Amino acid sequence: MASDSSDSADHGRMEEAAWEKKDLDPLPERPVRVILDTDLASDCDDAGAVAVLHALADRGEADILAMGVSAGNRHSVLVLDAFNTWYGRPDIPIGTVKASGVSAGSRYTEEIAGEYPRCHDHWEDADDAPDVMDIYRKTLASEPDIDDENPGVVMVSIGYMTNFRDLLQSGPCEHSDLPGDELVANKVRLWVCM
Ligand SMILES: [Ca+2]
Repeated sequence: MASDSSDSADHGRMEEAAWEKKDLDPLPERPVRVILDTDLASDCDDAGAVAVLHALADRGEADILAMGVSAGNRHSVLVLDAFNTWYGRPDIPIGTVKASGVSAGSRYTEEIAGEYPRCHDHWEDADDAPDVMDIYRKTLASEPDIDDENPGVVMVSIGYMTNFRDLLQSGPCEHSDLPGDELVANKVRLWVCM
């Protein structure tokens, strides 16, 4: 029963957070502060989405805070590195799913990773890249809490739900004492998924 009541309390907290956010304008002021989570591997549409996000950043409509890969593919995060380098933002923090990613084959990731300049050219495969949970928690922890002056972060998922699930279920870490669901409730204004 103890565990049931704890689950129920957690549920209540998330429902309350979701309810509170309904009072907010869903479209925050520009530039929108964005974290992009992608399964850049099997399809090419995510490559287009990354290009669009960089174009929005060029127009001053988006600030790209971090990016993460949800696909279990050895080269996907290297391709993300190559894209960010290509578009002139090689310093965007990026990471990749580590333990439980859905395995995803690709016709293009290994080739692009090997042929195009990358900021992190010492990364030989996904094992060398940071854990996306560390990137997301560090990024969110460094953002101000949502209030009248701080519209919060928009998280965009265009792949598997793995990383967002793991973020919500993550525990306290060196970057924040908050569990993942509370960290998200305090920092994330909107989660967009397709
Ligand atoms: Ca996708």
